[in-house]
Amino acid sequence: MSAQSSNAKLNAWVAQWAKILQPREIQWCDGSQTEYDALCLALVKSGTFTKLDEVKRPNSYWAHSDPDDVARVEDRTFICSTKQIDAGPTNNWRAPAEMRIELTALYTGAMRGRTMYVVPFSMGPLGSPIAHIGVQLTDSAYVAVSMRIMTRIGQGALDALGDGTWVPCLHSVGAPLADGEKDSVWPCNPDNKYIVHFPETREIWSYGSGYGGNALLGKKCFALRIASVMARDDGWLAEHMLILKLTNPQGTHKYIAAAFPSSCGKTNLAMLIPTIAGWKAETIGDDICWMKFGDDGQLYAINPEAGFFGVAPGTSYDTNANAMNTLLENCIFTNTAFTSDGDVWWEGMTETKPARATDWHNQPWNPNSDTPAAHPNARFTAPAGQCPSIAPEWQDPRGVPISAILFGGRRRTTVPLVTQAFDWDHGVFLGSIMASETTAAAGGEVGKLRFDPMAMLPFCGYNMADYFAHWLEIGSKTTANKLPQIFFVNWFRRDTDGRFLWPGYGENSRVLKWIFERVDGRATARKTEIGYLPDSGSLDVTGLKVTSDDLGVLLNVDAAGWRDAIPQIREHYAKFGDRLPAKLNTALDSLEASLA
Ligand code: TSX
Ligand code: MN
Repeated sequence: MSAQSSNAKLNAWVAQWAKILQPREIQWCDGSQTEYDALCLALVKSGTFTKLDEVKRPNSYWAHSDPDDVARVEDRTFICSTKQIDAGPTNNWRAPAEMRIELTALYTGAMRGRTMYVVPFSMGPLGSPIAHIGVQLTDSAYVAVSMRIMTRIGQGALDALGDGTWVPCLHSVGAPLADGEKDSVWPCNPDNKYIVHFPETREIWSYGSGYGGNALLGKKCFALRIASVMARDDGWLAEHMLILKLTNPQGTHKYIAAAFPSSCGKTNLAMLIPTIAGWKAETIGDDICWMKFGDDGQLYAINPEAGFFGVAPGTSYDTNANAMNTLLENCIFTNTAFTSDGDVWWEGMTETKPARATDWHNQPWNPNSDTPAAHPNARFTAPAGQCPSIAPEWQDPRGVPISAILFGGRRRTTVPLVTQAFDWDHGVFLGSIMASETTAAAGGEVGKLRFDPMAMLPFCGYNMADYFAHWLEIGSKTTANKLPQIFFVNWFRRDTDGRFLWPGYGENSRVLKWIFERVDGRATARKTEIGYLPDSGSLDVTGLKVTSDDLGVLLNVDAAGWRDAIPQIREHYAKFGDRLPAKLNTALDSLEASLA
C-alpha cells in the first residue's frame, strides 16, 4: 500500500523535485510494518543491513557506514537567512539565493538509478496542537526505515497534514547510479556534504550524507534548527532537552526538562533509576522538547520524536539498564561491532569483550586489536515505546506541564552540584553561560571554557542573541508562579587528583528530589551570590558514601573560580555585540559585583 496525498501543493512539490532529482522510481511511504520489512529485506540484499540473530535480537539490523560519514558535519551546516546577522556569530551563513543555485546543480540528477522515498512524518503525537508535520524526500532506504522509528510516518501524518503546511525536507546521499552500476553498501558523497536550512521559508536541504542528524531530517534540522525559528515567531520553545516524570513516595508527580551538552549522559538521566526509596522516574523523551503555553498559562511539553537515536558506546546495564532493555528487539545498530554469534557489541557494553567480532570497518576484530570495535559515535535507533521506563502519557497530545528546567554542564571545578536560579531571568542568564572545560581530546588549550548556551550552540536556527531575548520574552508571557523553576546542575565535579566527587547516575535522584521539593516550596536553601544552594541537611544523602568534606566542596560557592570565569563570560558575550539583551550584561555585572 502506498500513502495517498490529496494535498495539491504537496503533490506539486514532489513532482517538481522528481523532475530535478530524476529518480528511477518514486515510493510514497505508508509507514506500515509490511513496508518496513520489505525495505529492510532490500537493505539486507544490498549489503547495507546484516540481520541480527532472530532469537537473540528479533527484527534488528546492523549497519556500518562509510568511514567518511560517521557524524554530524558542523562545518558543512548552514543557516541561510537573507541577512547574515540573522544567522548570528555562531552559525555558518550563506546567502539563500546563492545556496539554492549551488545545491540545485548538485541535486540535478542526484537520484538517478535510485528510488525516491516520499516520507510524510509528524514531529509529535498525530494531531497534537504542539506537533508539526514534515515531508522528507530521500533516496536512502536506510533513512526511510530510520524515520519510521524516529518519527510517526505515513498515512497518519498525511491525514494530520490535510491541506495544511509542512516543512519540506530534501535529502539525497549524492551518489547517483549509472545504468548497471553496482551500489556501495553505504552510498554517500564523502567530499561534498551540505546540511542547509532556510529559516525564513522553513525548508531543509541536505546533500551527501546518510548518517544521523545529517540525514534523519526530523531531528536536529527540523525539531531544533527550523523549529527554534518557528518557536521564536510563534511564542514557544524548541529545545535540546530530555523530559522526565518524577513521582514522590506520596504519589505526586512533576515533569522536568533538562538541557546538557553532548557526552553528559542526557539519555542516561532521561532513563534514570532512582536509588532513594519510594521515588520513581519515568521517561517522556531523551533529546528534544517542544513547549507551548496552555490556556492555563503553564508550559506544556511534548517529545517530538518517537524513538531514541542514542550513542551506543558506554551504554551498559550498569550505566543505563532501561536503554539496554529498550534495545532487545526492533532496532537498528549503526557502526557498532557485529559479533560472531550474530549480535552487536560496543565498548563499555560488557566487562568481557567478545572473543571475535567484525568491527565497524567490517574487518575482523579481537580483544588484542588496537582500534575500537565500535566507532565512538556508533548509534542505536530504537522505538521509544519499548523503553521500560516510558511514561504512559508520553504520547499525550496535550503534552505534560513542566515544573522545572535544568541546565547542566561538564565542569570539573567551580560549578556546584545544584543551584537554583533566583528567578526566570537569572535562569536564562545561567543557561546562556553553560560551558564545558576543553580537554586534550578536543585539541587547543586545556581547561578553557567552551560555551554551549542551553546546549543549543549547534542547533539554534537563528542569531543566538535573539534566542536569549526570546527566552527572556517567554518569561514575560505568563505570571511568574506559572513558569518552571530553573536549576543548574553539574555531575562532573572532581578533586585535584581527578576523582569524581559525586557518584552520579541513579544517585542523581537525590538532586532531583531536592529540585522537586524546592518547586513545592518545602526544601530549604541558602541564598548565595550565584543562586540558591541546598543548605546543610536539605539534600537527602542518607545511605550515600560521600564524605562531608566532598559534600562541602560540591555545595560550596567557589568565589575565586567564578571570578576567574568572568572575563571568559565577557568574551563569550562580546561575540554577540549589541544584539545581546541588556539584561544578560546586567546579570553578569551584578554577579561580578557580588563576588568582589
Ligand atoms: O551519564 C552520566 N551521568 C548521568 C546519569 C544519570 N555519566 C556518564 C557521562 C558520559 C555519557 C556520568 N559520569 C555521570 C552521571 O551522573 N557521572 C559521571 C562521572 C562518574 C563516573 C564514574 C563514577 C562516578 C562518577 N564511578 C564511581 O563513582 C565508582
Ligand atoms: Mn542531542
